Amino acid sequence: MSEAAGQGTRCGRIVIAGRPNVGKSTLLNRMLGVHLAATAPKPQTTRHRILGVRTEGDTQMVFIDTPGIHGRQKRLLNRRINRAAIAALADADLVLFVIEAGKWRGEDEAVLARLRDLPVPVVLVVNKVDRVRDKTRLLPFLAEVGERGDFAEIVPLSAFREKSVRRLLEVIRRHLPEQPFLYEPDTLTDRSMRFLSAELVREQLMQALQAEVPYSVAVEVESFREQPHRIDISALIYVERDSQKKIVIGEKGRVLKHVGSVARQRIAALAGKPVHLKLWVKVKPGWADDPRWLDRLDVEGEAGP
Ligand SMILES: Nc1nc2c(ncn2[C@@H]2O[C@H](COP(=O)(O)OP(=O)(O)OP(=O)(O)O)[C@@H](O)[C@H]2O)c(=O)[nH]1
Ligand SMILES: [Mg+2]
Repeated sequence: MSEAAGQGTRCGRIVIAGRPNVGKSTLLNRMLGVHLAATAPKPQTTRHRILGVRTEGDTQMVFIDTPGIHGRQKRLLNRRINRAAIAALADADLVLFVIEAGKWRGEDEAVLARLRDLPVPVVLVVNKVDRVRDKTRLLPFLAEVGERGDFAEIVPLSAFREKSVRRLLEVIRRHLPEQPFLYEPDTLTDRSMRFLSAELVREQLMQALQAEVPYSVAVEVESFREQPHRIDISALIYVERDSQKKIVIGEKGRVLKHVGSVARQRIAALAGKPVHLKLWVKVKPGWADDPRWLDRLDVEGEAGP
């Protein structure tokens, strides 16, 4: 598979792990320079592992964005999400353990417990430093969290600042093994445009909806037709209750229209051509606890890859 098997190439799988909402997917997108993974200001946005590849010169970084690891939860969906994230750690050559500046919670501690026995370096990424108003608090915080584990390096940053993301990329490069590339240099991801389209629709739903509604939503692309100059996509949005269907559609269809319009632009930017997007809302009670539905929606099970 690898073209650049020449000596001196560096390559490795970098698993991005951490509790929900710390900015893992944002960081992935910033490191790739492409909006690939769904992000939202709510925990448990990511439900699937996503691989993103960055190849530059003699270095190939194979990032694996994982769902936020969270405490015990009832729904099968959430339990599967956790399993997928934890399973991904086994493949890592390097782990980016992402936390939020100024915050150390029980859930961070639980993630750290999963990392302790890994035989690979762990870089502690302290994200969202832009949110810390009193900067004098940052140094003591870094010293304190640095004591909690055996980290190869500690990198404070803001995922929104290009300069600090570049600094992180340099740190990552230093810790990558010398080995041939795992993917062709022009590879961006292992996911299909069909899958990414469903995710970008779900991203807009996560951003537009409140309270429990985003967690009752699933998106399935029903048809995906790539034409020479356009892509036609029809997607189904599943909710668990009739009342949620009304909320997703919104008054005079406003919510659905907005979601469709932003998602369409995001998909078009990623695909590099215009997109026609049709959205339908359906009620499917109990989908988040139905193993067959989760399989169908590609939420990994126990035997997931
Ligand atoms: N202020 C600030 N916000 C950030 C930064 N990085 C990410 N965010 C925001 O944090 C929120 C969560 O980001 P995500 O990337 O979805 O977080 P995640 O860790 O992937 O979350 P899960 O997929 O739910 O585990 C979003 O609203 C981001 O815009 C940062 O450096 N500074
Ligand atoms: Mg995420």
